[in-house]
Amino acid sequence: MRDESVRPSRVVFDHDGGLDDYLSLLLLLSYEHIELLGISITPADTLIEGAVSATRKILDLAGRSDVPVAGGTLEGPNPFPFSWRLDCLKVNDLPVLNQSPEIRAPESDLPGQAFLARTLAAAPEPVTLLMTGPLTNLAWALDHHPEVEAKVREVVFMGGALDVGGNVQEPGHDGTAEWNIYWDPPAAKRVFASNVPLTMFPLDVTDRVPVTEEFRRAFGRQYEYPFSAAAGTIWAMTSGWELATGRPYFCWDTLTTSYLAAELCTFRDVECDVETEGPSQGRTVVTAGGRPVKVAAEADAEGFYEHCLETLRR
Ligand code: AGV
Ligand code: CA
Repeated sequence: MRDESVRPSRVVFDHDGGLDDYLSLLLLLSYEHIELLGISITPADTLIEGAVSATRKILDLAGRSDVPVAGGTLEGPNPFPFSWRLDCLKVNDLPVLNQSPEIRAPESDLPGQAFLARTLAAAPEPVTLLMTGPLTNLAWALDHHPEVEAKVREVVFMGGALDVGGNVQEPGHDGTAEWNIYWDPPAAKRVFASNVPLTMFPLDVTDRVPVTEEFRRAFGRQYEYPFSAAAGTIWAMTSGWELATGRPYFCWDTLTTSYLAAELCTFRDVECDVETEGPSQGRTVVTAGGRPVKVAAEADAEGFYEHCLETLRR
C-alpha cells in the first residue's frame, strides 16, 4: 500500500457514467484515507439523469449520503455511441442499489462544471482531482474561475493513447485517439495549457488490464459483500463485448483510481500535445517541447485484480 502520510487525502471526483466509472466510485469509497469532497459528472459516456441517480445510490450504499453530486451540462463535439450511454440505466436499476425507495445523497443545485469550480475554490488546500471521463468540466472551471488552478494539487486522469492505437472507431477518424480525449479535444488542450500537475493513464497502460472472465466471476465468490455484489454485476454487463467488437472491455478507470491507494504501476515523464482538428482529433502525441505529463507506463495486472477484489470485500 502507499505511504498514507505522503498521499493526498482530499479528492474531488469527476466521472462520465460508464460502467467502470461506477467501479471507480466503489473503490474510491473504500479507501479509508480518502476524503471525497464531491462528485461532478460529465454527460459523455452516459445519460446524465441515470448517471446522477446511480452515483447517488452508490453513495447511499456506502453510507456516504453526505457527498454531493452534480450533473454537468457541457457537451463535447464528438458524442459517444448511444448504445454505450444506456449502460448507466442498467446500473441505476441494480437490485443492490434499490433496496430503499428513496435516494439520500444530495444533488447539487449547480451544474457539474460550476459545482467542480466551486468545490475547488472552497478547498482550503490544494486537492487531488480524479477524472475518469473527458476533461471538459475542468477546462470550463479553468476558463471561468482561474483561481481554481492553484487549488489542484494533481489531476489524475484516464485518457489518451501514446505509443499504442486508439479506441475510437468512427467514420472519418484514423483510429489514433482514445475516447475521453476525442469526445472533447479542445478541453484536453485547455487543461494541457494550464499549470496543474498531470498524471495520465493512457491506453498504453490500461491495455494491460482487460476485464477477464476470471476476474468477473471472482466477485461471485465474495457476493455476500454488497460492494462485491454491485461490482460483479456491473462487470457482468461487459460480458460479450469482445465477441461483438473484437476487443475486450478494460479496467480503464479503475486502474486509474487504484493509483490513489496502491503502488501498481511504473511511471515515465513525457512531453505531450493534443490534436484538436481533423482525422486524428483527440490524438495525444509525444512531442519534444510539449506539455510535461507524468504517464503510467507498466501495470502489475495480477496485483491490480487482487487489489480490486480485496478492496471491495465490504
Ligand atoms: O476510453 C475509455 C473510457 C473510460 O473512461 N470510456 C470507457 C471508460 O469509462 C470510453 C469507452 C471506450 N470503449 C468503450 C467505452 C466501450 N466499449 N464501451 C463503453 N465505453
Ligand atoms: Ca469513464
